[in-house]
Amino acid sequence: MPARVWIEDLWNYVGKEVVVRGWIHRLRILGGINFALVRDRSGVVQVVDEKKLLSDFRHENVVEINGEVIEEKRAPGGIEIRLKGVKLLGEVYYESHLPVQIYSDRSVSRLKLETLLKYRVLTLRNPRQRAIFKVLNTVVDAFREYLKNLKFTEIHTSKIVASATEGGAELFKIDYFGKKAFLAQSPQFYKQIMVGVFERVFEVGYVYRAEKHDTPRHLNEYLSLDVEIGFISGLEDLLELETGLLKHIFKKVREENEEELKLFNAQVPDIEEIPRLTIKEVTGILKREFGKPIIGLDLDTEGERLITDYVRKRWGSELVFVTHYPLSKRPMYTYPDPSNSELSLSFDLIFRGLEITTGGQRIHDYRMLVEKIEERGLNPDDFSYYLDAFKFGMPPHGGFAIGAERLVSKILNLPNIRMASLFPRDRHHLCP
Ligand code: AMO
Repeated sequence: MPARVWIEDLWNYVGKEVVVRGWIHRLRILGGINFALVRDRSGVVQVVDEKKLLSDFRHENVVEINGEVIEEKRAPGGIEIRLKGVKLLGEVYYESHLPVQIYSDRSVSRLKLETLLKYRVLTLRNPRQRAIFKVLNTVVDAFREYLKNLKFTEIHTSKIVASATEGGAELFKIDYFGKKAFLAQSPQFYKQIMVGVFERVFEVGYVYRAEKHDTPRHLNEYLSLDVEIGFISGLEDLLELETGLLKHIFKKVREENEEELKLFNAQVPDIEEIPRLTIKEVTGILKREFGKPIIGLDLDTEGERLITDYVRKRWGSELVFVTHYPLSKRPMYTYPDPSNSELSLSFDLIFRGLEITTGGQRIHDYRMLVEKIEERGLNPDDFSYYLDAFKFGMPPHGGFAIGAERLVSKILNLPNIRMASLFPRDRHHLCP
């Protein structure tokens, strides 16, 4: 018996007999012949069953089939297998029908989000839904690859922490052997501490936000792609680093996910430079061009959308860096702008109307950091382990974090961030 062949490789076996393993994706009886679609990790193939060997099989039965590969223009993908034999590898246990017709991209894409998530274990098997996570996989691989080439070290830091890092964002409290602890909202302090060790570090890890948001852009657990780099000369180094990184990620997605992008009719930006505007310039543009009233130097959801439209028309870019936010709106570790102490050396990156990154230069001087913590009415003793790293010498440094689900949902134009999370955690979903 020949070895198992992946469905994506069947073109190399035309005229030959092969063994394929997978799931019965669809089964139909047409003109006295069974037509099946079989799905494996790599694709879906039509199987023609003239001997009616599949008559008693059901959708999602796991099977091993063997048969001859034939070129057939009318078959999906231009190829089919003439069935010679079948072995059942996995039984199914459900009433008359699957709860969702996962073989049909159309019917799955029309499902309400609630249904898509309720039957997640099944809907993820739909090739179009599965494609989202292939793109996420490429994004994370490309993130790692680019940074490793620049001599970054990947780190893994604890998600059980003693204090907040991001000020405003809410924390999940946990009982840690009778002590109060929290789920980390960011690896912020640890990635900075690790700059004192490796100079250049990154982390791919879940972080937790207890915000009660119920929006298409917020999760309570999301995958944070964190970067931190020492010996920078200013904010520009960070903007350049993220530009190069995204350029690489987009290139990899274009190269490796052609099929997946087609399923979503998605175009990945081909970036050279990303326009840079200060938040002051942005609010000025919003007032002048769109008559939007300015309430502090900040951007709301509508502002992010409007500035994206403006930048797209003006510079043909779908991304824009917004820099120099007011110091008071940023966490205590943010470096003040030397030319205006009200502002900070910080930035956000907006992609297709959504903030996908926050970052900035950090305070690296121990005394200055203690001062800033106190200015905010916080107690430096609560941050002692973090502050210790600064007592022992830290270089000028900075970094940023990309929300992975936000990036993927914008690449594929998904209407809701939950679609880019396998088993999303939000106020209403703890299961599956
Ligand atoms: P911030 O809190 O802005 O910054 O988060 C960084 C990026 O994470 C994503 N993000 C989210 N994604 C989904 N659901 C959420 N609730 C959510 N909150 C944030 C966004 C955002 O841009 N320590 C800093 C980063 C740094 O300066 O290095 C931080 O966590 O894409």
